[in-house]
Amino acid sequence: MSGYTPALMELIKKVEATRPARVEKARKGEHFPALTMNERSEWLKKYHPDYKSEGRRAIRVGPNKGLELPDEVASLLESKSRLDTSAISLGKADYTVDLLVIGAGGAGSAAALVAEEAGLSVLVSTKLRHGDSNTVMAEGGIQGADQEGDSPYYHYLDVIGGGHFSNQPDLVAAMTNDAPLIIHWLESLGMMFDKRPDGRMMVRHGGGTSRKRMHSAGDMTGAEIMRVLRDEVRNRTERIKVLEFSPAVEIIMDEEGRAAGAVLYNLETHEYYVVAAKAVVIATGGFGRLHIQGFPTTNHYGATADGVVMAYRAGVKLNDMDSTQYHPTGAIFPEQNVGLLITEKVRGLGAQILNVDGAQFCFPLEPRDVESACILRECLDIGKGVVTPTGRHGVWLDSPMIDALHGEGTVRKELPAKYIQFKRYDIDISKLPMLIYPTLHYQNGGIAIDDRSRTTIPGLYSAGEVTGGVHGRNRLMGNSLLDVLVFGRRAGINAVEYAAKAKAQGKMTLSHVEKYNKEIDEAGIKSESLSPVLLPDYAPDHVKARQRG
Ligand code: MEZ
Repeated sequence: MSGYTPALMELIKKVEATRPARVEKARKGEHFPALTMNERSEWLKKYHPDYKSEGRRAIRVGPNKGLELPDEVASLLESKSRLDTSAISLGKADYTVDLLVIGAGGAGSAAALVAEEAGLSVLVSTKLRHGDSNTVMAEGGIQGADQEGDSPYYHYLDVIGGGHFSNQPDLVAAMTNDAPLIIHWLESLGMMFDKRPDGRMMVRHGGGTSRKRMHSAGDMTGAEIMRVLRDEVRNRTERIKVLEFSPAVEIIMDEEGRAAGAVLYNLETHEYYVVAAKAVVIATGGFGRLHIQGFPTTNHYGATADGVVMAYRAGVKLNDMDSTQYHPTGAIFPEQNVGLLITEKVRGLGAQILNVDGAQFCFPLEPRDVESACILRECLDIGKGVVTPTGRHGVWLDSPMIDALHGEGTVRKELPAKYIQFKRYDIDISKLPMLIYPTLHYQNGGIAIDDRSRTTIPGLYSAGEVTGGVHGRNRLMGNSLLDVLVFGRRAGINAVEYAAKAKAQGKMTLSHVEKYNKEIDEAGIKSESLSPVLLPDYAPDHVKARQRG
């Protein structure tokens, strides 16, 4: 018995018919040819959602005024604050600390740890639970050039090439140079990396890598990273306090234009808290739950771009905020799995992407934006996709090739989480292929920072997916888990230095929020939405209407 319908099982026969010849070729090292540079840019322009003119508009307020952004992002930034500033008293803070870290994923936890080690008192505020983040959702691996025959130099070139030369070079240099140290740091914290029998690291290719440098922990690399970071933070309760279910809603400044804390909102009691801090780190993650262009997402429930909103209102510019990463392989069947990440490691292990005829139509490890463009082309333009019972389009990801190439049991050993996620619906991915389609995976752009994780506001730092510049307009696999740790640590280290030298704080103020609200009025924008939105709103209109009465 299988979770696939009889009609889909019939189509799978075409995949099975072409598999032996494909496995044979793969064993000989023969690949479907990669696209040329010209073809890549042609495919991207024609098929990638970022290049469509519909669904975008120029933002009318703030430091990036005039810049074309996805409608969803523009609407968010053109909304007034959810905070009634007149109802908040900044006179007496509820918490006073050296460092406030907003966000408790990989970047926030890393920043908190290094700041604590230098003696700072740290408050970490998080919207959901400690670790509920895109870090924990990342599956396939973390890059780091720590193997023989590789170096940060090659890693740097790969990142710049993958980003189509739109990356901020100083950030790329910082990330690739720190990478070996980060891998070592994670091991020292107790992370269980995949290793070879002789104890050396098991490393693989990801899309766009010239060397094998993807370090993994099964297909739960992010969860394993988050496990050790969370343990470590929770073991340092003397100087680190974690407030769960308490998202920040606005940054507080002082009268001299420096970051001075934030207002937190308790999701359970609906109370607001004032935090006074010498320095602030924004590490709130990405925007997947905005569902840009209607795409499903791999992101965690709280990924609603809160940090981007708060920093923008405070006057920080955004980089590449019009650029979105669609992961080529999101699940498209069964319906309950739609949007779920199918890690790139599946292709790294040799699984190929096939159309309705069971034929290959692209090199499986193109950079992600190019791979997604190829799949969209096959489904929407050429009409060679597979249509699911609910009318979604997809193509096959031939996971049984993995056992054929590496021996029976490899799928279950290397991809245990994926195996279970499909087995739940009676699909054994070591025997049957998966149906996939691009899914919104990553916010390529975000808050502008320098290589010390500094924003343009003194005392305000930022790290991880909420920032923009390091990956340019396309991120390679495994560089997000790396980015959060490199820039999370750099934010912590530099906040320590800043806090040590910072002059006494001036009077706290939210006047930048009032000014921003006024700018919205003056631009004639009539939006009823408030931001940050904090949680996605999935209630259908008729339910909302009923709630309004
Ligand atoms: O870096 C990522 O996005 C990642 C590790 C995802 C994956 O395909 O597993």
